[in-house]
Amino acid sequence: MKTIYNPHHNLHQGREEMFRGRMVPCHEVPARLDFVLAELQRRPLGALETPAVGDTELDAAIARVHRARYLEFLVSAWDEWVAMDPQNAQRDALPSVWPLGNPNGFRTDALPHNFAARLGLFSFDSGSPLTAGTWAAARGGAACALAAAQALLAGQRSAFALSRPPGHHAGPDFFGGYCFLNNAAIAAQTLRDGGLARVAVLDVDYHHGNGTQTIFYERDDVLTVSIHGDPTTEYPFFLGHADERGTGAGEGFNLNLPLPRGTHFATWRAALDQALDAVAAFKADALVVPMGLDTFEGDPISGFTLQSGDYFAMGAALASAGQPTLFTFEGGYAVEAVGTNAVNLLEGFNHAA
Ligand code: SP5
Ligand code: ZN
Repeated sequence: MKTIYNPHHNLHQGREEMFRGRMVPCHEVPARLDFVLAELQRRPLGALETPAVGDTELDAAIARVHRARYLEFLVSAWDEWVAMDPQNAQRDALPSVWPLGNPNGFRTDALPHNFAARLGLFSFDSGSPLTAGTWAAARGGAACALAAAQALLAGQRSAFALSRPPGHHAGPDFFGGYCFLNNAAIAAQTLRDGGLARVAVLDVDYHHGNGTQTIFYERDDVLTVSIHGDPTTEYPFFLGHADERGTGAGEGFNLNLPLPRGTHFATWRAALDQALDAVAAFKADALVVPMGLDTFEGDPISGFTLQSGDYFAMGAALASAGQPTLFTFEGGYAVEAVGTNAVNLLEGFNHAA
């Protein structure tokens, strides 16, 4: 399995996130990716490359998933932030005002000139700092997703897009949950545009993949499945319930499998069988796996109890789908274990594939 990693990932280094009225150190740190890279060097799975994609094709691939007004905002956000106050160069940008949804009356169609208002319009939490290098890092991640999708289209059995910041919480025109560009969605759309009729996304991160669900919610050509902590108690709270099944043409093409906090691997593994049944019934031509390792028992912000050894079995089960498979790197905040757990999963996949 080829790994395409983002050499620009460490340009995104958030300082602090808002938690219960205080600023706490960011969980989503550059060392996460460094641990995965180090483990891949110890236990190679295949070639380790940086993405070789053109600027024009990359911008086109990103624009297939994200709205133009959101991308225009992201491109210039840091410069605008610093232009407001030169001291801002030493601080990350965090939103503090949001329009909520239309039932509440606030408008989201009119684009405010005020920067703080746009920062809120294009986000949903105060835990995802936007920094000097956020755009460059996120764009580098999209390049990994694009290159990995191209590898599958060229006939590879599997590929790993290793990047941060992660992507699965980012929607058509919003960031949040540490995510800015939805790498899994960009990969899935690239596979569709490359001629595959049906693509399945099977999200194994602890948190519901709300961004990916929203992007494909009205479509029947991309099946979205997510196994995650029950949103009645777990982030992102406002999406991820079992009764969300898709809408319009997309009805029946979204499957959520929420599990309670404290869930052990045996129960998680049974949910994975349900997810794999849905992928098989869909007759997918390729599988995209947003790979979060925050289901690990030692994860500091999550509530499942998976052990490092369980990730071998997870990878083997994913291989049983028998599809060309693309992995993206999502959550996983037990930093010293994240490399072991990620490579265990991928090695389990490789041995079974
Ligand atoms: C990609 C991904 O896994 N995003 C997860 C985003 C979760 N953000 C909210 C986490 C709040 C937990 N803060 C706990 C601080 C305790 N010191
Ligand atoms: Zn997560």
